[in-house]
Amino acid sequence: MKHSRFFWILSVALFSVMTIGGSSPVTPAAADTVALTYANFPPATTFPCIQMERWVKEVEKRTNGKVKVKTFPGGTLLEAKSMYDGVVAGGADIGCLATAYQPGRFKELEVMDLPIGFPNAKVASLVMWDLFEKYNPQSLKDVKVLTLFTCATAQILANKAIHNLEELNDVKLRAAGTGVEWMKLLGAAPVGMPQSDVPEALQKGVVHGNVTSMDVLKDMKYAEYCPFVTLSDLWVVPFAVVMNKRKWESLPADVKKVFDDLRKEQALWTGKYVDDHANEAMEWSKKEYKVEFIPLSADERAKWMAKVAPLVDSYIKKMDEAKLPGKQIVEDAKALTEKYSKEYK
Ligand code: DTR
Repeated sequence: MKHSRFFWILSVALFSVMTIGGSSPVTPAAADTVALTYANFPPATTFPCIQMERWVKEVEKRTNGKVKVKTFPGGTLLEAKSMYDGVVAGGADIGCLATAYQPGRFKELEVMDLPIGFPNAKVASLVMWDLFEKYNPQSLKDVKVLTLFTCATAQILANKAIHNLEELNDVKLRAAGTGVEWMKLLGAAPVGMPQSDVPEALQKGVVHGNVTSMDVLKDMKYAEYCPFVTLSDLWVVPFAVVMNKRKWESLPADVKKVFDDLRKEQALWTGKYVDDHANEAMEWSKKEYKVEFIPLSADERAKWMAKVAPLVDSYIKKMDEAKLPGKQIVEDAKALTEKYSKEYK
């Protein structure tokens, strides 16, 4: 009798240590807290990192501090082109990548690289989200997608004035991933590289400009090297924020719900942020560096668009070969663009 009482007391004591002890001052609330890492490739000042910090703040707020996320901007944990594989392998729990930096890899999403007529990042980001939900791309099957968005429309930032196709001919310009194909068709001499490698390439004269959205005139100080901007509204660059699947599956249901509820909201928030910020950066560059902004005439732009139109057909052909519904995806992208353009100017 004495023995069984002793064991009963011992079990209660042990149970208390294991449960209450879990939230004792030694390991405060460890059992309740979810700690995550989030990798990003460009510098902290740029919009992919600004959206990352906003997401982290929202998540911490909406989970009452239960989720803590440590962020790694500037390629300090994973770099641009190793982001997806790095997240799949668990090198970071979450990672932000530009899908267009790896042409041929995220095939279904490459519709976002085409001349569809996206007027801004808000519309493009919402279109991208809806297409993702409808087609559930095979190429993103190994991860949990937390949000998708694009940059604002690309302009030509250069060290010479470009008013037309003749002046663009053979100019060495950096472009992102699939943007290289656009620039070839327009007659330039494009060089593909991630945004994070551009400052050095510009300084060394490897390229004479960068075709990208205008936020980076300010955030990466390109206004210093590129005194001319041709307002050509070319492509948008699509981004995906992805999470390691095992880590996602280990999250409690209430945290999963917070992440899920934020997905489309974050897409629109980021689109709006980068559209507004591109305009701010334009004004800033005029004031601080006297950058000259050159609008393309409607006739000239029509010529440019005619040159890049074949990109759509070659995408559909590539998708047919891969047994994917390219034509339908393009039609949906156009219809969604029209729908969202009415609301988001
Ligand atoms: N235009 C794409 C994407 C992009 C636009 N702004 C930033 C800032 C940081 C990284 C990428 C981007 C590009 O040129 O890479």
